Order: sequence, then C-alpha cells, then structure tokens
Amino acid sequence: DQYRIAVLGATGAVGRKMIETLERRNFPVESLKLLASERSAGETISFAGQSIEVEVAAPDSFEGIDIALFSAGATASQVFAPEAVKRGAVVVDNSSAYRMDKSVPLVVPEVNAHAVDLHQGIIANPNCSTIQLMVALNALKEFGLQHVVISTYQAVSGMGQKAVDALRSEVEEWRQSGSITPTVFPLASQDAHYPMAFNVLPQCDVFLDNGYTKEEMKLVNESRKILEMPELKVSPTAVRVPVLYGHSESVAVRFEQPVSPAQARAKFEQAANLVVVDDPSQAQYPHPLMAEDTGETYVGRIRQDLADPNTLLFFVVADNLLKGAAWNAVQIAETLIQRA
Ligand code: A2P
Ligand code: 11C
Repeated sequence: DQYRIAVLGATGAVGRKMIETLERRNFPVESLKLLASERSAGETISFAGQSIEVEVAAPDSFEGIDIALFSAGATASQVFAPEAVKRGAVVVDNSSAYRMDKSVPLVVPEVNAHAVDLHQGIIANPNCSTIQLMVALNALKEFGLQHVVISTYQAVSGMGQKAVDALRSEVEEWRQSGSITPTVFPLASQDAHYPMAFNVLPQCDVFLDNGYTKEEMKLVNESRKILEMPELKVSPTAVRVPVLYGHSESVAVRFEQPVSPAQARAKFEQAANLVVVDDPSQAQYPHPLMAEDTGETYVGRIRQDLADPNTLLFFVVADNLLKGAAWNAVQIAETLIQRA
C-alpha cells in the first residue's frame, strides 16, 4: 500500500527533516503535499527527485490525505488537527497541543507502540528531550525505576530554524566586532536576552508558577505517560547550550535494587535503536556531533553512583530534530500502518 501524506510546517526546521526522513526511511508515499503559512507559499522543496511547491495550509488542504505530519507549533495544530481528522486523515502531531490529552496516544515506538492502537485521529509525538530519555529508560524498566534526576544540554535548533540562524549570526558578529547583540535567547518572545554563543542558559521555554520551565515539566509529565508510570519521580533541569543539533542529557536513575553498570549495559545493548558508546579509556562516549543526522539514541558514561549502589549515572545523546522529532514522527506513521 501507498499513502497520501501531508506535512504541515514543511519549511520549518522539523518539517524539512520530516520530508527528508520520509525519503531516507523509504516510506510508502503515494503523494506528498507540503503546507506552511502564506510567508513561504510558492517555495519549492525536493522530495525523491521531484520538486514540490509549498502551499498555504487551509482546512481543505487535508481532503484526501491519509496521514498528516504536523510541525507548525501548538496553535497551528489546534486549528488544523480537527480539520484534518474530520476529513479522514490521521494526524501525527509534533507540537505540545495534544500530548497530555487522555484520548491521544503519546508514542515512542521502541517503548509503547501498542498505544498507537488507541488513537482517535491524533497521535502525539513527544518533546525531543523526552523521547531520547524514554529510549534509554525503557531499557532499564525491569530493574524498577524509582527516581530520575535529569539535566539537559539542549541544542538551539529545538527553538526552530530562526534560532539556528541566530546562533550563527552571533558567532559571525563576534568574529567581526568582538561583541554580541543578543535578541533571540533564551526566548525571542521575552524581553530579557543574553548571548547564546560562548554561554549556557538554564532556561528552555517559559517559566511556570512552580519555578520550573515548561520544558522541564514536559520531561516529568510526558515520561510518566509514555512509561505508564504516573507516580514516577522525575527531577529535571533543562539547559540551552551553544550547539546547533543534538540534545545531551546527564541522567541519574535510582532503582528498587542495586544495578551494576554491566547489567545496565547488557540491557542497553539489547534495546532497539540504542547505541552504547562507552569506552572511557579510548575517550569513547556520546556527544552531539556524533549523533547529528542519525536516527539513533546514544548512551555512555555508564557508572554506579559513588554513594548509592541503587543509583546509576549515564549520558544520553540524540539528534533532536531527528529522533527527537521528525524521525520519531515517521516511525509513528510506520507503526500506524504496520498495526492497521
Ligand atoms: P512558514 O515558513 O511559512 O512561516 P520553525 O519551527 O523552524 O520555526 O518552523 C515552523 C513551521 O511552521 C514553518 O514551516 C512555518 O511556516 C509553519 N507555520 C507556522 N505557523 C503556521 C500557520 N499558522 N499555518 C501554517 N504553517 C505555519
Ligand atoms: C526545545 N524541546 O529544545 C524544545 C523544542 O514541545 O515540541 C520542542 C518543543 C516541543 O526547545
């Protein structure tokens, strides 16, 4: 079978990767419709040797579409997802709009593919920093996960294409003038801006009333839903670093029992799409440039906590635009057609 596919947000950082991933994974595409706002109407993007013109998204755009991949932000998802579903499409939504909705499966195929079966038209793709954490934690689930302490090191591409351009411009401005005029980080929409180049900012997305950022609370709430562990303790800190592509995470997990690094490593090695890179004597460990442009999740620096034998520490890296977004979304679409 072949499927009629639409990509909403086709010109964005994730949308472009969705198109590329459909091609790389040889998805059975009968036709591909590319949708964005009026800002980029008429632009062309190539897919499988064809040049496809980007159209302005409208409710009727989804007429005759089987699967729609959405990555145009939560507001656009709220507007267009019901319209697409009404017209018979299944939406795989990369925004945060529907993730915590009880009637919407939130899926990392390596972890909870079965949840896809429960969809009512919309399947949500988790937040990038959550997805790679899930791939690693799921491998260790049988040891009894008790408490996860996670600190992230997130690439600017998580904020979209404009943030990638902005970090490059900051570096260029610094090279030419020796200074940086900050306008985009940590968030374009807020007043306070700091340089991102040569800097680290402990803010991803907006702060909530509890003193945590939205990104941090996504790590808590989405992890609980995907792992089906509503009581799981998660202590998150999300940090933006001057990296273009690839989120990194330092993770400490407390288990119900002592777990050795060798036991964990054996489980990691059996897990699908998880690559163990862990040979400190040869300086082998995961880092963002290693993960860039790949669909795998990488884990290394596996070691026992010095004070607590029930706690393991490790480092997890993945390409946030691929496994963290576009790749996972296409895997969800594949899961959908395989299980139909
Ligand atoms: P456009 O390029 O026309 O602005 P990024 O996350 O890299 O910023 O990309 C966001 C993507 O979502 C872009 O493709 C953008 O299109 C698209 N987009 C944003 N808002 C809308 C909207 N209201 N309707 C359709 N597409 C949208
Ligand atoms: C970031 N995680 O790196 C965000 C980007 O909920 O899909 C993705 C936001 C989301 O800033």
